[in-house]
Amino acid sequence: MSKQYYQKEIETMPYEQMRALQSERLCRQVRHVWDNVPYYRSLMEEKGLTPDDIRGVEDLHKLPFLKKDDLRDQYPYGLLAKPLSDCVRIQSTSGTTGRRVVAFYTQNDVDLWEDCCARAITAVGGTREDVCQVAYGYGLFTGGPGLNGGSHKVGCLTLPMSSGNTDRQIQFMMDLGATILCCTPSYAAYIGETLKEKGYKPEDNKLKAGIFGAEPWTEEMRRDIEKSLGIKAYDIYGLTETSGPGVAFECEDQSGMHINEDHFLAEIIDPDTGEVLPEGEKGELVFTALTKEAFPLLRYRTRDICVLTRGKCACGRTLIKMTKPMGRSDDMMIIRGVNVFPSQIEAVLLSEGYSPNYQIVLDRVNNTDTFDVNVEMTPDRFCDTVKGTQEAEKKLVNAMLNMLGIRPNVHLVAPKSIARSEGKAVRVIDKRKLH
Ligand code: DLL
Repeated sequence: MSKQYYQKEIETMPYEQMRALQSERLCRQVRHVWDNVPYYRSLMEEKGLTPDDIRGVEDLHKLPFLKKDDLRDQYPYGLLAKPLSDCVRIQSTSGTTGRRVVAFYTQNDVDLWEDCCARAITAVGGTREDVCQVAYGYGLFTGGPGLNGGSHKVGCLTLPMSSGNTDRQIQFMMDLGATILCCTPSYAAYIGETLKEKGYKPEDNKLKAGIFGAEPWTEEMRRDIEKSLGIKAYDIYGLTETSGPGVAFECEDQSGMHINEDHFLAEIIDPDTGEVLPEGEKGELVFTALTKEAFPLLRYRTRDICVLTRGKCACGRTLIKMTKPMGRSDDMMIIRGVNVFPSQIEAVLLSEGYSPNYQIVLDRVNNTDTFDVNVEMTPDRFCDTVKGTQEAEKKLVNAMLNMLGIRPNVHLVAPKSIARSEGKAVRVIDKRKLH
């Protein structure tokens, strides 16, 4: 094991000691936010709180939640806790300007984030002898930059491939002998299929491990990928708001993801009432970033539903574990690794003069998401020629591609042909069976 990033004293720390560390960091962080983020200070004041009321982890439940809507309303600088001159980087979620989340990083934030990713790479057996192929997207998305930084810290030879261009991925993988692959699980599956089509067998590559995350995936998919690439496939979790990947990672035991809880304090709440639930119960995951300087979110509601469990793992780590996210408490979909809200589709339809009668159909064919949008024509937007319909569909495809960053198949359908619902409209039919 690479000594430096198996941070044994932290990763195997007894619970009481971890709690004391978290308490100390929490108090400092609450003070930092109170002093520098007027918006969060006013949320605390509304609850009659001052930093003196938070004396440790036991007082965490008193603090107000932050939601994605708060981040959107405060876009771009409202939650910034450091002068811009101290910030060196932004990353951002995919999505419309309205839904975009921009996260800021100081150099120290980047360092700690990369440390978390380095722990993840180390946990799957990565050392300076490895060749780490990073095929997550680079740019605003956190996947590429996060794993790239972690790979450097571990000392692997890093191949900063970004996603796409599968022929080139395979050429580098083979010619340079990549041993660790980092990408979304669906892209890993696709690379596996392409290798097979090209006549390679799993033993022809040098890969030993994959670090896959950013979207839901099943145990079946894990087995498929392991078989097609001849590797062990590990999960990794994170979100832009909490820096990116590396908030939690799987170890060789492949039995849930260890949360880097010296940096991210996790809670599970009832998504309807906000009540904190005991460990072991299923609910919404909430994170408090204990060490982030520029964008230090307190009690951020992730909307991911999962279960937390504590106990010594076979790997020796004591860090609390989270299950794979089992769903979301909002309507966000993750399609080909991109976060998409139905409201974004609706916004495109309205701006193009359609009514909001539409249905999104998701499926997974050969481990790749299919994304279809059925849209009702309106009397104003009625086409009765094939050519006219195709042109109108193309226009909508382009507008949606522009808004979302991924391309749907759009099908214009006859007015009133999408079933009306008496209660909540059924906007999304997800046949992917991901959970
Ligand atoms: O997906 C960060 C990331 C990059 C994680 C690379 C892992 C690897 P966002 O684009 O902000 O950030 O999306 C965050 O993706 O709230 C989850 O719903 C989902 N998600 C992330 N990792 C997993 C995973 C990145 N391992 C949202 N399993 C989160 C299931 C995941 N869902």
